[in-house]
Amino acid sequence: DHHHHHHPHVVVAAFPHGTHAGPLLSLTRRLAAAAPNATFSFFSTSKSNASLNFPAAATNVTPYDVDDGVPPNHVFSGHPLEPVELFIKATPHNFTKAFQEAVSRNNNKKISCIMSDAFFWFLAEVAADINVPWVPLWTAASTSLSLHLYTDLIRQTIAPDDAAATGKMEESLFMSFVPGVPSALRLQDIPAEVIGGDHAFPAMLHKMSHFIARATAVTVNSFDDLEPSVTQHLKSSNLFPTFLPVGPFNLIDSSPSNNNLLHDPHACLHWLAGREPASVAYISFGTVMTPPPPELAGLAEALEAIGAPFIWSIPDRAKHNLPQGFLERIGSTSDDRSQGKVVSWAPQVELLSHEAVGVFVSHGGWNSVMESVSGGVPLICRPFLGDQRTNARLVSHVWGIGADLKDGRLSNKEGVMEALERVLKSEEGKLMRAKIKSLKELAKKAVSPDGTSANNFSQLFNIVTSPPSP
Ligand code: U2F
Repeated sequence: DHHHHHHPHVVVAAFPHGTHAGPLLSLTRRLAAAAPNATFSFFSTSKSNASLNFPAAATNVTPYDVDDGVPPNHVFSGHPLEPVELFIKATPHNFTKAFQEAVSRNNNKKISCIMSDAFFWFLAEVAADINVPWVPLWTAASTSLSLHLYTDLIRQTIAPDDAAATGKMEESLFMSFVPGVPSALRLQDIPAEVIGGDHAFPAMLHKMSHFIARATAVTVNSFDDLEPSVTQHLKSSNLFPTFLPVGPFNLIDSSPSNNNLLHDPHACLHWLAGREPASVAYISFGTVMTPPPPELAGLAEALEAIGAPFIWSIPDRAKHNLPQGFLERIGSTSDDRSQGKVVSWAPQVELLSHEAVGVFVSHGGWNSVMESVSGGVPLICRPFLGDQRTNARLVSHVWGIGADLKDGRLSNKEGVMEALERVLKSEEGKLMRAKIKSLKELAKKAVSPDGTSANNFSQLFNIVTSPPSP
């Protein structure tokens, strides 16, 4: 019978920049393990695929490379969104071409479902053409998703031209007119792409806000109880049929991020052993951004001034921007008992669940926030782009699990010292730690049997593996 012999072929289209592809692969691996008779074809650029942790060759997840859109001999300007813009211009053709290849390499096994990064609104059309579900994953918070989905409402309400003209845009406008969104969020906390812009990236996100209605279900790496009002709204609204928070991914799968082939190349866990509980600062600004030199200097000086032990993950390309003599003074390279350790890659998930780590200085990337919640470590956020300002405000003003920075920047050494001392040494810091530990318990409950994320995952599994409608 038809049901019994259904062998799904699920194609999964990843966004190859930032930490997007890793979480989508993590979700794919979980679905594939639960559906051994299904075929999963996973699409990203060759560079992105090479950095990901695919299961062994004999399993039912196969990587396929898609064109990255970079013209031959292209010279990059260094702007973080440049490779993103080039990639977007290569879509959807780069994906549809590779989908064909996967179908023919699998004895013409028809596509039965399209999963993708939520950015790829155009796959709603591809899915409709072949009459299969489109199931997007939004790799960030439910709150930032909601802000994007209400782009038109927000643009109409703020009337940016007037606001810019009167210089009033930055002040006092709260986002509480957006359904479900916490009332502490202000205009300056929302992603710049929601406000506008005529590049390919904001245009793609705006399109997403319209095409999301065609999704069969929308998934996120969050959990119901973390963002209760937005979750409730997205579950009951008619923006799209089904909303399925299925995170935190890192509590279910210990290697969900990009570059997880590198584990602990600089022996950070060894260095951490035996340190006082909640005494160490961990620092990372994610995979896309590096703070400008004056901010690196402010943070470095603040760390030296308060003498807190620290592990700082900073890509090799940015190390030369650290202040003169800093590495020598802290004794980073040689000594097990040095004040600090500066490394090009750290086992972040493990560090954040280690009892010695007491604060995470972060850009507020969503994966980092989820990993900090899962580990119970309070944050100090210095957001740069996209959803990071939203996440930073959730951390400091909605969940109360972190300190914000005076001036919002790291260049002010005293401001950084104050934030570090608030988290590491004050009563308020203890309260933050208690609050984030209770969120951690909620996160664990969500992913345990019969928890909300576990139940949402079962629903997702049914949608992704269901036989095609006749
Ligand atoms: C984009 O975010 P990023 O890639 O800049 O940052 P995160 O979402 O925080 O993800 C960083 C991941 O890299 C891992 C870390 C996270 O899983 O554990 N990592 C590590 O293991 N070791 C290191 O030394 C350094 C990092 C974007 F910029 C954000 O705005 C979005 O919120 C995000 C998700 O869509 O993608």
